[in-house]
Amino acid sequence: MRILVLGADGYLGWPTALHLSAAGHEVGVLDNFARRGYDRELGVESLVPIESFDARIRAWQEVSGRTLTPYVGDLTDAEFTTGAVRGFRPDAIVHFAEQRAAPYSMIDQEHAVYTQSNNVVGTLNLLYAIAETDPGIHLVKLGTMGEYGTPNIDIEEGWLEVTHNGRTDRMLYPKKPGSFYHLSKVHDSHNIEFACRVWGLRATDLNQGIVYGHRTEQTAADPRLATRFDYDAVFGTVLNRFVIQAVLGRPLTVYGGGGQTRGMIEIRDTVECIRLACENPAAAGEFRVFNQMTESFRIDHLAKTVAEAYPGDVRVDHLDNPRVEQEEHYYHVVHSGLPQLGLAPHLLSNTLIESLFPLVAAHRGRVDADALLPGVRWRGALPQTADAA
Ligand code: NAD
Ligand code: USQ
Repeated sequence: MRILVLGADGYLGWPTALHLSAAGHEVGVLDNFARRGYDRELGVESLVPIESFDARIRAWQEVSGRTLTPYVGDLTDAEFTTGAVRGFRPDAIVHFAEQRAAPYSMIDQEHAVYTQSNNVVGTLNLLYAIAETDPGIHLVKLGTMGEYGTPNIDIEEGWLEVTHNGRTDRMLYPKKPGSFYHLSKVHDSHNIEFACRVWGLRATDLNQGIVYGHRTEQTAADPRLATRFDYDAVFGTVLNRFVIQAVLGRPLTVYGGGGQTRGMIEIRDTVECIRLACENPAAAGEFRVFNQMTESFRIDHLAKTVAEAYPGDVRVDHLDNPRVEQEEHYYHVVHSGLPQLGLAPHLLSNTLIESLFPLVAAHRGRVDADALLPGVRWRGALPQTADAA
């Protein structure tokens, strides 16, 4: 297949592009390097050094003999987006290219507006580009489990059969997201469902849980193929952060009570889910939703697991929660769609956690310890800076 990966310079887009290329697909890679810009803005960098986009693409060619076709530009530029889709003529488009940090979207009005316009406008331009070029192109869009929030009922895969006053309909599952970032994904889901229903496009919305881990078979093949690994309180995600904090001898930062429960997935399963979704497309007119997670964990349990796996002493601190979220709640998620397509999950193991410790130790000198503590607060709309306590 010809597959265009949007956001291919990011944490997940890069390993996914390599995984698809290694599976024999012709892969195009698109990015505007916004993510590298957020690092400069926040004064941090990936724990593991990463090559430039060009150097990575050359390294992959050297290692695998396979070519990636690059497109550099911004999805909010409609002309660029349509040009890339027309130029590459993909069978499938994998869309990772959004501002993806909840805390970044909550810094202030400017960051909230940027996040929603970048994400919603980029996706809308993409829908038009697909509809104009070839409505048969399968859109594989990264959504998030956080679109659902933590409702007190079971979370289904995207749709819910509702009976109201004696009548029944199949509705999009009601959403209760927890940040302006998570809201941008809800808005995208609605726009994509509309385009499937009205224009007959085909799409798979992957509501992905929190990703952990760093290596895939392809990125491990050469240090120049490494993907980014974020540790800071804005872009670092919880399990990756706990591992880094343990190695640095810093307390693990559980926000609030720690009973928050989240769906999680290992990076090797992320790339495999995308391959499965691409190779088994949605039908014309179908808006298909999968919950892309393999297990759920309480945050305090994750902290305990990392603390027990680390060979040295580890302290677990409960900080005042900078976010507004339920700290004890019901959480039961249906996630059978991807296993039905063939996903065989890598469940969280001490071996995986232990394999991250030497990686972190090798790059510990690159960590800015101040960036580990959360500064962005959800309460109130007054301006704040990312590093304000
Ligand atoms: P990332 O920030 O590392 O990568 C996103 C990439 O998209 C970056 O390289 C960025 O430069 C690019 N991009 C952003 N806006 C763009 C635009 N307008 N035009 C072109 N390129 C643009 O993020 P990630 O962790 O790889 O996540 C990828 C996707 O998966 C996101 O949509 C995210 O919401 C979703 N997701 C991530 C996680 C996770 O734990 N990392 C979990 C669930 C869902
Ligand atoms: N948390 C802590 N301590 C930390 C960091 C986080 O207790 O040091 C808690 C948070 O309060 C939250 C949970 O851990 O309850 C998850 O936080 P996170 O920063 O790991 O994840 P989140 O903000 O939800 O965002 C990440 C990705 C995002 C993706 C989302 C999947 O950045 O792109 O959409 O995970 S999900 O959570 O399913 O929505």
